Order: sequence, then structure tokens, then C-alpha cells
Amino acid sequence: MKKILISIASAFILTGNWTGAVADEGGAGEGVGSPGDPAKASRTIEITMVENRFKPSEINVKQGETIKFVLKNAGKKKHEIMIGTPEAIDEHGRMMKKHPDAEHHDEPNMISVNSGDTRELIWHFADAGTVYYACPLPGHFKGMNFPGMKGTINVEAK
Ligand SMILES: [Cu+2]
Repeated sequence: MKKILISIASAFILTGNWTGAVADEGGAGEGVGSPGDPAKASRTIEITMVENRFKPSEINVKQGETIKFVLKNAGKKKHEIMIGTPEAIDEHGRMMKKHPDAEHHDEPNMISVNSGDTRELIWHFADAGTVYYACPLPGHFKGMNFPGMKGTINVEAK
């Protein structure tokens, strides 16, 4: 079973849809799941973005679920959501602080939402545990150990 899962993951990487090798900028890190197939989404969870927090900031899902997150920016500024490990999010946050004008393109685990817009992100939660999300924009977030624009997803074991 483990072997099959690994080959599915490799196939995903080869299709070019997912650039989330662990060391890459924007990578989600290990154990947090993978981009989801929209056709397999079992439910929708709406998250509202305002300055500078997510509502809700705590979400419960079950292992194996694919969730369609609907991100609604009800704030005045642009916000982003990045799903990942605390390490991956902190690394990306540091990169953004260093290069605030860098061209920022969407990744399967990360999207920008302009004020007033609503966008979707589909994610599959393969492993039980805690997955994190945050807005890595400078000033919205200082790091996972500080208060700021971030939240947790509790993935309950099957
Ligand atoms: Cu933000």
C-alpha cells in the first residue's frame, strides 16, 4: 500500500501540477497532504480573510478527506493563504519579507485573494495530525510562534 501511494505522488510531480518538493519555496512540507482533485472534494469550508486574521482560525477535518476551501477576502487589503508545516510557512514568510516585490505566483498550496474577491483551493488530507495555514505577507504574519494571520487544521485519524 505504501508503495502505491508513493507512485501516485510521483505521478503527480511528473504531471507538473505540483512543484511542492519539500525544499522548494512555496512547498507545503511533509505530512500535510497534497493538492486535491476538485471532483473528489467531499465538502466545502468557507474561510473569511480580514485584517489580519482568518475566520475561522481552527478547522476540523478527517483523514482522507478532500476539502474545497472557499477563501473570501472581506478585508481592504490583499491577503494570501498558504497551507503547510510551520517550518514551510516560516521559510516562505522569511522569503517574502526579504523580497517584498518578488513576483508571487499561485501554487497548489498557496493563493492570493484580492480585496472583495473569492477564490478556491482544493486540498487532500492524507495524514492525521495538525496542518497549518497562514497569510505569509509581511506585516500580516511574523512567524508561526507569534500571534498573527494564521490558523490550524486538526486532521482526525480515520
Ligand atoms: Cu494577509
